[in-house]
Amino acid sequence: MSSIRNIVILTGAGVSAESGIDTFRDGGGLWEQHRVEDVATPEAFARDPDLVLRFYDMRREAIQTKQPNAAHRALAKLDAEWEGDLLIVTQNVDDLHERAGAKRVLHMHGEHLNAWCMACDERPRRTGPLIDRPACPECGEAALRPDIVWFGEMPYRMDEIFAALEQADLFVSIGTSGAVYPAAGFVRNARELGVETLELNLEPSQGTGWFDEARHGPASALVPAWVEEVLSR
Ligand code: BV8
Repeated sequence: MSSIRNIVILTGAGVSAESGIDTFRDGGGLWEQHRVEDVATPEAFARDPDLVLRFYDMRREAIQTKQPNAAHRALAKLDAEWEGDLLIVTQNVDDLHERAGAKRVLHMHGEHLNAWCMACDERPRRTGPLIDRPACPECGEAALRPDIVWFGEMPYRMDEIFAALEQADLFVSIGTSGAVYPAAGFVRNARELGVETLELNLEPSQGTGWFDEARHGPASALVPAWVEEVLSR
């Protein structure tokens, strides 16, 4: 770990699980309650917009009642004190990293608290529901959709993510099952670039074999311990 200067951290639903936000694949997870293709694809939105808007209205409301946990706080501490490059690439659409104080955060799958206007392409902040088709605050059109990357849509800011991976000395994956691409492929991209790789997850992920090191347990325990290790080196 001596020569670590630039770090890329990938987070998934597991980092928000202990804040009471459902993960996707764990027992009782989101995908048990709803079929992905019914609620998280552009085709689903075209077919039944009310079903999709209600699904995201429910989740947008829920995250505003949740608080960051020790894992979010530890990553915010690392972000504040780390002199090298650091990028927290999150698959999560909640705002708990930012509410914990992290600044260097990139939401590759979008954010619940933004809407996306299909008429003027603006992304206005939105905490309330979209089911009543509110007018876009920028252009006035009732053309708002959740600012969420659905399956079959290109994730956001991929060029920035790959540029950070190219400069990285360490890639750390936290609370993700490694089931969804292109995020699940980052560990292999990192290895090909000679970057050291570490997995922090409750259980071995689908890509666990690609990591140099894997530690298994709850994020609220693993992440603060790892951050102390990195900051005290
Ligand atoms: C695209 C927003 C193309 C929506 C999401 C290659 C191979 C196979 C398939 C594909 C491929 N490339 C593309 C695909 C298709 C698809 C895909 O990957 N399908 C999968 C299902 C096979 N990918 C796409 O469609 C992507 N787009 O490829 O576009 C393209 C190309 C050019 C031009 C145009 C288009 C887009 C994918 C993004 C979809 N949107 N989210 C929403 O939130 O509603 S994905 C969503 O699911 C999440 O963001 C996240 O990415 C994923 C869920 O995974 P996790 O976050 O890991 O959560 P999960 O529940 O699975 O696991 C939780 C983990 O935490 C577990 O391991 C558990 O053990 C652990 N855990 C639990 N508690 C704790 C814990 N760990 C620590 N502490 C705890 N307390």
